[in-house]
Amino acid sequence: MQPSSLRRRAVFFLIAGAALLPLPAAAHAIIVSSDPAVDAVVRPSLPVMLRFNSRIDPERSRLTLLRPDGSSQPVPLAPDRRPDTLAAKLDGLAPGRYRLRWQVLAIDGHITRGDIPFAVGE
Ligand SMILES: [Cu+2]
Repeated sequence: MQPSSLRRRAVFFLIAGAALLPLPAAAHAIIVSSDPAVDAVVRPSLPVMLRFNSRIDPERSRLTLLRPDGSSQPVPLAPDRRPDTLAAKLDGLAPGRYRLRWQVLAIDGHITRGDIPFAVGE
């Protein structure tokens, strides 16, 4: 084998090896499942269950409900939960379009946030 070919192979395996290492960024909390689902039409009372790909810090994670009239309210988190889950309960919602805004602190120290739009049916 030519030395240059050997060098190319070594470089290839280095890159392939690096690709297998978990990157720190992979620990960002990303939603893997949500109840309500995006754009779901739900009843006036519903359980909320947002699951992430990593453990999250409940002390520095929060849920906010954005109402159809543009107002917002914090949603109290259920204390009894899995380490990768935010759980809550919404009650007595009037019909209309809502957004559930989540913000979580993952174990890698990074905060991620997002919105889940949903509607309460007539
Ligand atoms: Cu991160």
